[in-house]
Amino acid sequence: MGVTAFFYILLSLWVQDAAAIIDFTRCDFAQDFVFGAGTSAYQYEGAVAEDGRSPSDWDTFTHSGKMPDKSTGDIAADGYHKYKEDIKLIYETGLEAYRFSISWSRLIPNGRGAVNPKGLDYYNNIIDELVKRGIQTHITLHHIDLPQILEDEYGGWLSPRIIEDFTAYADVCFREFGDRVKYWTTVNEPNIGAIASYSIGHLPPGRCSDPFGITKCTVGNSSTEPYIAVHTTLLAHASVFKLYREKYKAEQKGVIGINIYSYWSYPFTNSTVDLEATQRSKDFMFGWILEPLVSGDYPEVMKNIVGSRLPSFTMVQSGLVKDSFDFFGINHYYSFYVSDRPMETGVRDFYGDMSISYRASRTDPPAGQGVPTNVPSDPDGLHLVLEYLKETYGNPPLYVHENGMGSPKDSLNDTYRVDCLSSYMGSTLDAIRNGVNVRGYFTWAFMDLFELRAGYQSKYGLYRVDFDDMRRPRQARLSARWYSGFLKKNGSSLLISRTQEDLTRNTVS
Ligand code: IFM
Repeated sequence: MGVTAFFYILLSLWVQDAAAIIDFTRCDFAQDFVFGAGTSAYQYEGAVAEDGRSPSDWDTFTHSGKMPDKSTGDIAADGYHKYKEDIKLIYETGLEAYRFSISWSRLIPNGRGAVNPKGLDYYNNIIDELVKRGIQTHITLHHIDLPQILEDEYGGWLSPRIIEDFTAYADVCFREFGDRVKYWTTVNEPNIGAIASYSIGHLPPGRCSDPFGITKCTVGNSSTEPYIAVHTTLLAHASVFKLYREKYKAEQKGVIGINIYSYWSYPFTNSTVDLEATQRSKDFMFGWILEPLVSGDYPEVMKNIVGSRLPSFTMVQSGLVKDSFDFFGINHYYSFYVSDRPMETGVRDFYGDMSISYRASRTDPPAGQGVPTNVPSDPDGLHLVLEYLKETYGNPPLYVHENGMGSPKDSLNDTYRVDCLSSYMGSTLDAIRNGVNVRGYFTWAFMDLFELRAGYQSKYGLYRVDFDDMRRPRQARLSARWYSGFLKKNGSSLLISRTQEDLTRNTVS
C-alpha cells in the first residue's frame, strides 16, 4: 500500500470518529451541574391495565386508532417491569440524574381520592433505587396522560375544576416522595401540548375544529381551547407551587418548575415584518407560559391579537401565578426560519393568531400549516434560546430537560446522535460561559420509547429497545457509550471503537 493510500485510510478513520471529538470535558461544567436523561410514564411504562392503573386520555387516544400507525403504549418499553435493570443501566452509564414522570392514573386511579398502593410502591421503588445508586431524581407530575375519568367528568384541562384535583395529586406526590425527590416540574410542554391537543388534535384528548385539525376531530374549538387549557394549566401550576412552598419546602428543600417546548426562531429576512414575526413567534411560544410566571400576565402582543379569546387573570390569580417558579425546564430540539404571514380575518387558531410561516432553511418554501419536518440540527439555536431566556426573564435557573434526536434509523452505530449530543452540550457550555444560569442537561431519551406521533418508528434512545421482542431487550447505542465516556472518563477517552461486536456485547434483556 502506498503512503498516500495509507494516509487516506487513516484520515477516513479519523473523520469517522471525528463526531466524537469535542474540545470540552465534564470538568468544564460545575460539579453540581447534572447530566442526565429522561423518559415519561406513558411512553415508557406499559402495563396500562396492571395493578390498578386506570386509563389515561392517552390510552383512549391510541385505542381509538388516532395514531397514524395505530400503535399504542400498552407495553411500550415495559418499564413497569424493567425499571430495576434500567436504573442499573442508568447507573452503569454514569448518568448523574434521571427525569421521569408519574402516571396520575396509576397513582390515583379515580383522579382524586384513594391512592393505589401498587402505584405507590412502583414509584417508591424507582425512587429508592435511584437514591441507592446516587442518581438525582427529577419528576414531572403531568406529561400528557391525564386520568380519563377526569376528562370524562369535566373536560380535563378545559375546566378550572382540575386545579383542585391536580393540586391534591401533587400533594400526594410531595407527601409520599418529597423526602427523596428535590426537583419537580408540574407540567410538560403546556405550550406545544395545548396546540397539539386542542388546536390540531394530534395529541390526547385530540380536540380541534374545522378547518384547523390535522387529524379528524369530532369535538373541540381550535380558536379558543388552546388558550383556555394553558390558562387552567398556569393556574394549576401556581396552585401546586403555593402548596409546596407553604407545606413542604421548609422541610423538603426542593425546587419546582415547569417544562416549556422551546424552538429557536431566526428571521427569514431582515425586513421589519419578518423581524416582528420572529418576535411574535417567541412571544407566542415562550411568552405565553413564561411571561405570566415572571410578570403575572400574558404578553401584550398576545392580548392584542387574541383579544377576548385569551382568558384574563384576576388580580388574585395574577399574584399567584407571578413568581411561581424556582427554575424553568427547557425542552429543545429545533430551530426554524420565520417569516411574516398576513393575518387572516375571520376565525383563527393559534397559528393563525401568530401569523407566521416556518421554514426549515433560508432556501425552503414556507411550510404551510404547522412546522416543517426536515429541520437540520442547529446547536447554536439552543445557545440562543438560553441567552434569550436570560435576557428576557431575568436569568432564571434553567435545566435543559430534553434535547436529543429522533430518527427512523434503528442503528446501534448512531454517530448522528453522538454529533447531536456533543454539539448541543457544547452550546450549553457556551451559554454558561456567557453567564446563563443553566444547572443541568438531560438528553431525551434514555431509551427508545413510544413516540408521540410516530409510535415505535422514531428512535430517540441512548439505548435501543427491540419492540418486536416481548422481552423488550435493551442494547447500548454508540451514543450511550459516548455519553458514558464523557461522564466517567472526563472526556479523556472519547474515541470509542465502533465495531458491531463492541456494540452488541452491551445487550441486556
Ligand atoms: O417524546 C417527546 C416527549 O414526550 C415530549 N417532548 C418531545 C419528545 C420528542 O418528540
